[in-house]
Amino acid sequence: MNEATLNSTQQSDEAFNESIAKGKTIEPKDWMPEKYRKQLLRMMSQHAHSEVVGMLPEGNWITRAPSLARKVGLIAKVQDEAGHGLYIYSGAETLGMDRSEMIDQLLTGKAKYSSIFNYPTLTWADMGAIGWLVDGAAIVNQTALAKCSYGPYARAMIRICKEENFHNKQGYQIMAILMQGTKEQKEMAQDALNRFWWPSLMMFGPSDAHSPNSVDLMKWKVKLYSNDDLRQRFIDRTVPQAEAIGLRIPDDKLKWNETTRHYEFGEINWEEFNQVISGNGPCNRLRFQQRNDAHSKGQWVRDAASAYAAKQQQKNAA
Ligand code: FAQ
Repeated sequence: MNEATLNSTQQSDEAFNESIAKGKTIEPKDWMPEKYRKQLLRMMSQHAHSEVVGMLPEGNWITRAPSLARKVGLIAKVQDEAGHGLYIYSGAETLGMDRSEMIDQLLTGKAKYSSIFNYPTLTWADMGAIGWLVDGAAIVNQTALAKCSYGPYARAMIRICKEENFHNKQGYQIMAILMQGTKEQKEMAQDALNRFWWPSLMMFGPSDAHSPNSVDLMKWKVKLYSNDDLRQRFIDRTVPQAEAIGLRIPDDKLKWNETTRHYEFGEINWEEFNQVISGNGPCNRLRFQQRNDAHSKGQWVRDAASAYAAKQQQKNAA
C-alpha cells in the first residue's frame, strides 16, 4: 500500500468509527472496513441459513399436526421462516456475495447454522417448545439486532421480529393447552421443555469469555449486547412463563436472586455445544442430507424461473 492509499484508508476508518460512535447506520454504498463487511456477511449468512434449515424440524410435523387449525398455523409458521431466510439473504447480498454462493456454502457444509436445529422433534409438544423457546430466544437476540449498525440487517429484523412474536405466542399457547390436558399431555409438554431448554440457552453462543467475534461486533455496534447478557434476558423472561402454566425448568440450580434481580442458573454443557457446532449433534447429518435433497428437488423451479426471465428479457428487447 502506498502512502496516499494508507492515508485515505485511515481517514475512511476514522469517518467510519465516527459514524458508528454517533449511532448512524451504515448503508451498502458507504465505505466500510473489510473486516466489518466480512464479519457481517458471516453472521447474516449464518442467520439466513438458520432460518432455512429451521424449517426442517417443524416441517417434520406438518402432516401429523393434531387438527386442521394446528396444521394451518404450522404451515404458516414454516413459510414465514422461508421468507425470513430470503429476506436476510437479500440483505447479505448487499455485502457483495451472491445468494447462490452463500447457499453453496451451506450445502457443502462450509457454513454454519444455528445449533438448535440439530435436535430432533419427537412429539407434537416439540412444536410448542420450538415456538415458545426457540422463537422466544430468536426475538431476544433479534430485537437487539433491529438496532444494529448495518441498515439492511436492522431493517430486515423489524418485520421478522413481528412474525417471530406471533410464532412465540403460538408455541406458548400449544404448551399452555397441553398443560391443561391429560396426564400424558402434561408429561409430553414437560419432556419437550426438558429436551429444548438447554439447547435454547446455547443458541446465544459461547460465554463472553469464549466468544472470539464479540469484541469486533460490539465495537462496531453490530451486537449491542453480549451473548451472556442476551441469554440472561431470555432466562429472566421465560422462567415466569413456565411457572405460569405449571412447567418446571430442568435446572436444579435455577434460583431468583433478589439483589441482582436476575435468575441464577446451572452450568451449560459447552462440550455438547462444541460437538453440535462441529457437525456431531444428534441431527447434523440428517439436516445436511435433507437440505441437499430439497435443493436438488427444487432445481426445476430455478430452471423454470431462469427460462421465464430469459423470455421476458427477449420480449423487452424486441
Ligand atoms: N449455533 O464468537 P461467537 C431462528 C459459532 S434464527 C451455531 O460468539 P458470534 C429463527 C459462531 O458462528 C437463529 N454456531 O460468534 C427460527 C462462531 O463460529 P465462526 C439464528 C454458533 O457470531 C426459529 C463461534 O461459534 N440466529 O432461530 C452458535 O459473535 C424457529 C464463536 O461464537 C442468528 O443467527 C450457535 N448457536 O455470536 C427459525 C442471529 N453460537 O462463525 C426456525 C444472528 C455461536 O467464527 C424456527 N447471529 N456459534 O466459525 C448472532 O446473533 C450471533 O452470530 C451469535 C453468535 C450470537 C449466534
